[in-house]
Amino acid sequence: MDRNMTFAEYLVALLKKQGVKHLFGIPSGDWLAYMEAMESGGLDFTLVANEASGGFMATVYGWLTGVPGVCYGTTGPGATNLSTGVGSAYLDRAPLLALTTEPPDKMMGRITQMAIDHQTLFKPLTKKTMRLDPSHAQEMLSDAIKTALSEVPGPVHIGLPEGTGDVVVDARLLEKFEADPIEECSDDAMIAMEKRFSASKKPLLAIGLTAVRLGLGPQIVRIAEKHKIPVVLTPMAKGLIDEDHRSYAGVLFHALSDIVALTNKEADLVVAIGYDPVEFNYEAWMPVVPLVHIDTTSCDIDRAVYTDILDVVGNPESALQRLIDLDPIDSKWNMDALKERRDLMFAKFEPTEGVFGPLTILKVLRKLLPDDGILTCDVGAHTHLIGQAWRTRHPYGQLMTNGWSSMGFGIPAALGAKLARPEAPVVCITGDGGYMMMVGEMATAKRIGLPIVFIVLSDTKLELIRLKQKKRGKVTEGTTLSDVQPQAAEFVFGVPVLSVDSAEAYEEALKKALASDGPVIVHAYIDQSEYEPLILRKHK
Ligand SMILES: Cc1ncc(C[n+]2csc(CCOP(=O)(O)OP(=O)(O)O)c2C)c(N)n1
Ligand SMILES: [Mg+2]
Repeated sequence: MDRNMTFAEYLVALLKKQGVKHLFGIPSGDWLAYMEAMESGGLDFTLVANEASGGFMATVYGWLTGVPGVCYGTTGPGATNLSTGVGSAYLDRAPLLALTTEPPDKMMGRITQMAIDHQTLFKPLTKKTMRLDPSHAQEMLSDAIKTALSEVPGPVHIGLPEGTGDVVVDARLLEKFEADPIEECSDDAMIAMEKRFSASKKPLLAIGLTAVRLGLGPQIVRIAEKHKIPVVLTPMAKGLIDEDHRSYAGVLFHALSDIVALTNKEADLVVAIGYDPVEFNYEAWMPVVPLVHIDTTSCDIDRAVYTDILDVVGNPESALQRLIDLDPIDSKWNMDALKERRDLMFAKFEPTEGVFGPLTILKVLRKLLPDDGILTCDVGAHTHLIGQAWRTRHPYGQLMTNGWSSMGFGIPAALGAKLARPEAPVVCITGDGGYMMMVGEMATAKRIGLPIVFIVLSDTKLELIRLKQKKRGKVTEGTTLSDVQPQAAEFVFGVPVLSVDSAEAYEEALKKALASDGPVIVHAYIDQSEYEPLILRKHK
């Protein structure tokens, strides 16, 4: 019996072996065995206010550490709450294990309080879903962890039948599991890639979130520099190349995308590196020119319209090295004109005289947040602005959910980031709508004592949707959160609130908040008029 332990103890030991330090969720009666095992085994159980946040925290934790994020929800409503966060791991590509309690075998298929079919619930939200059989615990868990980590990473759901935590299991396999290796790209594909690239006069590099995950930034910058060609990024690839770099041409999809489109239009070839269309389909922005798609999976595109597609599938490293090794191409890009275009774009992000709006929020924050800082944001009009206007100093320096795009992401993302990178200053910008969804996590931040600055953009509106209403010119109801600016409380679940309505007060509050050793909310009463001329522009 010396290698036997309860399943709960085994699970904790195995997760610790993978490097997991936190497990996010809300407990239930059946989870108590696991909590005891976590306490005695030295794994932190982070209680959250809503299981959805637990999923978001685990997603961000997975991105930043490369270790699977782990979250838990109980039967039925715990699992459905959790599913919102699990969706982020799925469409924002994070390794994650989602644990839920399921009824015991003899109650499966019977009418039971709280119980629904979790396997069906999680099927469209995960790479794999399984109901744990404790007699096969080792194989099942190793399969779950490897699946979550391997390309394309994502969530795996493990349903834990009630009572499983106390079952004694044979616990031999206590090793660290790795992702499956990524295959090399085929030589034929790489030769074809070299030919197209060398023949092109105006290739455009389009970079997506896979490139961040695989750490391809340095090679991409070398290719751009050597061949003197521009680079566009998806929002989640921000930070891969400096916004002041000679080759930087902007972010697709977000504010002033019409200016970025001027560059896209000139391209005679698009070389997409780690471009995951989950953020923005190719068709939405790409001119009809040949495409070389270098990624771990093949290209998803309308092949009836885009007929000249070269898939270079596998580990992008060697393909990128080949592009670096080529002789410089005969680039016809006018890099000075690109710089002018870039300068013109950033000039439009200067705050409007006499207006305390989102542009001031970003400008002052960029001045005060150190370069190693991490900014998380939520989903809304502010996201579209941040996507283009924010200068990101390093990969994962700006965290957003542009694949799943769920409101409520920003606040838990900041908690997940701070737990994963305790040494980095972390700031969250959220709209007031997203804040309402996740305000309960202020209690979590306070309890753990996480020094995070939460900037709430109080514009009393679901502004992104209101602007879409305005464009269509019909319905105007249903996007007003409050008829007047609501008066902020002094504390929210013990977290101090600094309310501000001017640039000067904001700067002072932000300095104070960044110096605090605990969480602080900066509640900014903003004028949202700056968004309209900048966001929801044409992409082509
Ligand atoms: C869970 C969820 N519900 C609804 C939406 C649709 N949606 C996208 S942005 C948005 C408005 C967000 O408002 P707010 O948080 O105040 O941010 P703002 O647009 O004002 O900056 C809505 C409703 C969504 N993306 N996610
Ligand atoms: Mg709002």
